[in-house]
Amino acid sequence: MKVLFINIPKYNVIDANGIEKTSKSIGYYPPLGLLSLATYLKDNSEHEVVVFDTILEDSNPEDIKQKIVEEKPDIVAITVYTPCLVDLITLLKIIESLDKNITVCLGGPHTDLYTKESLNYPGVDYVIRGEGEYAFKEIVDKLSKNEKVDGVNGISFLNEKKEVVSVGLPNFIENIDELPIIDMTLVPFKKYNSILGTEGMTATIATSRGCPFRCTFCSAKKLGKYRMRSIDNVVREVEKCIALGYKDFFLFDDLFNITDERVRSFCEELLKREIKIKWHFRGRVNNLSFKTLRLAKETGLQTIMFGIERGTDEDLRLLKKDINVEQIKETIRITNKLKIKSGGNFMIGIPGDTKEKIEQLSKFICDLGLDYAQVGILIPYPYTDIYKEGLEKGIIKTDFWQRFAENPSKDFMPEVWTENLTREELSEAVRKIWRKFYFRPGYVLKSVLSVRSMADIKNKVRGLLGVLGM
Ligand code: B12
Ligand code: SF4
Repeated sequence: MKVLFINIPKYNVIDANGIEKTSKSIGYYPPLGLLSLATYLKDNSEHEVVVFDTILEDSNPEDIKQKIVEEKPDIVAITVYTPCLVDLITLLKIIESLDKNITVCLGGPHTDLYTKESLNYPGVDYVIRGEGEYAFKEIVDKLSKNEKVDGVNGISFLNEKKEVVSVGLPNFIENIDELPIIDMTLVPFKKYNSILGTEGMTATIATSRGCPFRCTFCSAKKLGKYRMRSIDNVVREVEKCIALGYKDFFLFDDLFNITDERVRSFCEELLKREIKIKWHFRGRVNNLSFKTLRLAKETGLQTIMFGIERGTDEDLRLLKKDINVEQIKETIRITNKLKIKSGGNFMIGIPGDTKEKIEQLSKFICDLGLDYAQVGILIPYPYTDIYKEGLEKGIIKTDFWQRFAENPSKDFMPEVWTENLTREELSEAVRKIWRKFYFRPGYVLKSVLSVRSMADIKNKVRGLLGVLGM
């Protein structure tokens, strides 16, 4: 059997202002879920595996058509995110128009949350819930032998009466070290890069799955218990990437520094194996000691992107961030002292937000000493506490994600938290903070002085164009 894994194009991704303008400014990151499924299938079967990343290839619908015609897959596998539904439907219609015999399998955060709705999209045969490596291989094996797949755990489909049949609970892989290390040669890996990268191409590695925290704006908690890969397993992936020519690494977990000890063990392993890389991670402002960060700097740590969100303890408590302002200030102070670059993600439009609070946040962001800041309007995602609260209080008028899941349409606009401020006021506030942050004289000078390579200059220019909305 030939399986074509397709990463959905990004023509019409929904953001807080409706359809987001495709931004090339943050870089290209590999579709880790699809690549993990494809690697597992390739390593454990004789099936033919092709991965097509339409975002990386900047493919238009004609290119997609051509690829499907060329590859003639028996099965197409797609990961679905709720904000990407309009493009999913475009893709499904292309597949359907070319060959109705192609078996279409969907998985990912959206289909886990909206299984029934997903089964009604054009030409969809199966939804596979949860982590699909084992279940999907079983399905492909069975289909290749013309056997029934309706007993595979985690599978959902429509029966003759168009009723949803779901077998068992979503799949969950307890020991994620069992999975093979992702094979980046399945995609044109040299093209992936990050705005943080200094060496042209950047390897993206996930060292864990799920999340142990409970932030009120995030649906990750609905999507699986937190599990870590062993440090040995992660460092083996680093070595595999080095063999492919990567020098720059981004550990892409929401929080790599789940404990200070985990970061230290990673660094010690790099030193032990004499691995010299540049690396970045996404993390939290707690669980990072000066000692560990100094060691990390020694092993090539360049940047940490922190999920900070807000600048008062009251707001942080409201968002259930489990961090406080003191920790934020202290950690940024340490990173600056060690000359490790730091970035912060922030959001406005949280419950109770006012012009004054946003003004205060803007000052907080500019005074922190960060190298990068990313500010956005909170989108209440489905199955998050904030979404539920908004619906209960009537601030969110309708279950708009449900409507969108049932009928994805281009003119869809997600509701945002407009208790005290309109969407336009929130958008203007975001632009104001960005401008204030990036055009501070001190910041511009610091950026110019800290340029590390040609790739770094290119990334800075890309980032700036992104900020300016170009
Ligand atoms: C890293 C990450 C990203 C990265 C990389 C995403 C990628 N393409 O791999 C980047 C920054 C690019 C990203 C972008 C977006 N992300 Co994101 N991201 C994450 C994060 C932190 C981890 C995801 C991850 O790597 N998981 C590990 C992999 C292995 O799991 P997986 O991809 O889910 O795949 C497994 C299963 O889902 C299943 N599966 C998936 N697809 C299929 C297909 C088949 C056929 C089968 C059988 C099984 C199957 O099997 C896979 C292997 O076990 C999560 C939060 C979290 N902690 O989970 C948010 C999260 C997934 N992202 C989210 C969103 C909304 C987005 C964006 C739409 C944001 C935006 N507006 O632009 C975009 C989507 C753009 C795109 N097309 O990629 C939401 C999804 C919510 C939802 N209801 O859909 C999450 C849950 C965070 C949140 N806000 O709640 N994201
Ligand atoms: S925002 Fe990050 S830390 Fe918070 S629950 Fe979601 S994935 Fe976890």
